[in-house]
Amino acid sequence: MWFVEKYDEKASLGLKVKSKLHEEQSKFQKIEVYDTEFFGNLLTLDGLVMLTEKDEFVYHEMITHMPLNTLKNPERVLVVGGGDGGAIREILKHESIKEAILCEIDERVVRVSQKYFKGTSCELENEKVTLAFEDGFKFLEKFENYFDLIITDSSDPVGPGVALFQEDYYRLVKKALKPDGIMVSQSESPWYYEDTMTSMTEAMCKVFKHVETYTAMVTLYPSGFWTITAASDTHSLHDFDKEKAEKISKSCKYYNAEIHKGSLALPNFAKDIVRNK
Ligand code: SPD
Repeated sequence: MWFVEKYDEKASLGLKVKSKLHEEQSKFQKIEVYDTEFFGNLLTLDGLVMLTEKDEFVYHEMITHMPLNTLKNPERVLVVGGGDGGAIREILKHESIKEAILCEIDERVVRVSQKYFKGTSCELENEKVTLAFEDGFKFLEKFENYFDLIITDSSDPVGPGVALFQEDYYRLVKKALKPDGIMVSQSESPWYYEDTMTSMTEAMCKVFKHVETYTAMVTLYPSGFWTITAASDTHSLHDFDKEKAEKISKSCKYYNAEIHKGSLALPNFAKDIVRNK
């Protein structure tokens, strides 16, 4: 038995599967969990790979530690999406964190992750964490000048997810951030989502002074060449705290101070796509 994710009829990814552990249609999407031969449990939403137990550390370490080691003393973080809890687990490795809010529209993603991805969701019940099962847009409207960091850990820009890749959303994020805060968003692959990457970075540039795209090698996302984009009025990810990065990297499997620097280097074809050279 194989799980196959098709990339718009252009290419596909196949994973050998032992069995399907879970399938449901929530109010928002189809949630499935497979037990794979090589990657441990696999979570898919509407047929798209979100994470496997074996490789999830790459994405979750990179979407959190890059901005957190750039901020001086981050205390309040919001994750929009990310119901599996991987980003929250990494955020809580930082001692300065006082409050981490997870705003996930689909409570079922959290509950399914708590059952089948215990190593990923392990910090969701930490006392510093608040779970809000709400639409990210509406949730953000309640905040002004509050967060040090806002992470958009969304699924791909299809259906309701499209709104999280647009200028109106970035304006709301900016209002909810402190003036010296940072936002990061997963920003897809330059091989398969060229137009999305161009339009989202253009929109971010209208709202923030600094916009920087960096890479993370996520084996099971389309092409394996994945990107995350950071935006801020005051911070560049190049100016990070090397000591803090080295300290946190002791508990990481991908992130370290060299990766922090190196991941900010883009090949020319990707620079052309994001146009924020
Ligand atoms: N093509 C998959 C993109 C998914 C990015 N978010 C995944 C959620 C993991 N926390």
